[in-house]
Amino acid sequence: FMILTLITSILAACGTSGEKASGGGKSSGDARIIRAGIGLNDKHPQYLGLLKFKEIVEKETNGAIKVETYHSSQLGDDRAMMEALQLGTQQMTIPSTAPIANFIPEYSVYDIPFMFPSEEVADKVLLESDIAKELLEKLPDQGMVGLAYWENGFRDLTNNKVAVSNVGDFKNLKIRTMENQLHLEAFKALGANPTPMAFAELFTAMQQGTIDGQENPIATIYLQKYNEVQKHVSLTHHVYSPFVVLLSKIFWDESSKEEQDILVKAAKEAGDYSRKLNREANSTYIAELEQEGMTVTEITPEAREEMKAITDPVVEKFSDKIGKDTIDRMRKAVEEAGK
Ligand code: TK8
Repeated sequence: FMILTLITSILAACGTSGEKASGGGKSSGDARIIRAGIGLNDKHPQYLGLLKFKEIVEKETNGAIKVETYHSSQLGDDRAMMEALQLGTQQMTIPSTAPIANFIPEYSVYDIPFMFPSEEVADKVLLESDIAKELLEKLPDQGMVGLAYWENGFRDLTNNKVAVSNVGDFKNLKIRTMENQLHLEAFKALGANPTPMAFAELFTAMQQGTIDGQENPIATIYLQKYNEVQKHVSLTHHVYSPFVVLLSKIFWDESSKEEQDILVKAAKEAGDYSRKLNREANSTYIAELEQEGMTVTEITPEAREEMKAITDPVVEKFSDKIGKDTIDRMRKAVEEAGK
């Protein structure tokens, strides 16, 4: 009897919390912890969305899951954080789709220049299409679970040399690209001199002049204060970058069905919130950048067509890697959404 009591009390004392600690979600009291890290700073709608996610999850699980939030690449860059999710040493991150392509090549379908014509079409495709959903379903094989798509947004070009308005202006510009082969090749084709680099190193590289420019959505350009180190912004809108809310599969598998449902629902709600903030502020940010002394250059539809024609062969070169079927289905979804 004594031995049984002893065993029972040992189990009671360390059983549940010990088990919970095993997935990397360290225990704190009774709660399981999601350590969530992002690349952008605490002003960005990505972080405000993450705070919303935290609020919903903690409330709906009655504190059984706690979310610790880290911004500004405090836990590492997109690639490092995804690797930490695979190992279970971190539970959540929200990268752009471009670095995900290093793990799952099909994700480069989102890197195809000028794939999405508008935010409305992007919403319909990302939130409703089968192909977008199937891309999320490829993540568990890589040790990650995709909870939802969020918005980074249409990418625009900044630099220190020239007010880029058409293809000829890219010549020899040292542009930082994301760590993504298709982006790199596309900028080469445009005549630029691109270098892939982690987001966390970007500001310093611009400040020190090791690169002339970069490309990111307006919210990033404004909120990360790129106007302090860049003179020109061109509204190229060359790629629409989605974010994907990623959870470590280890943490996911340790969650109950009810908790999993809460995590997905919270990611979707927080995504809607973040997307709305991102769009509301856009025109204000452009005006502010101009006020801070940047030149803002619109791109004509003709110039955009020319950029597309130059990058199309690059897409062709990547089509086996991405999968022709994936590209076709994405194009169809875009077409359908535009009707
Ligand atoms: C933030 C990145 C960033 C992306 C980039 O973690 O690297 O330029 O646009 O927002 O995912």
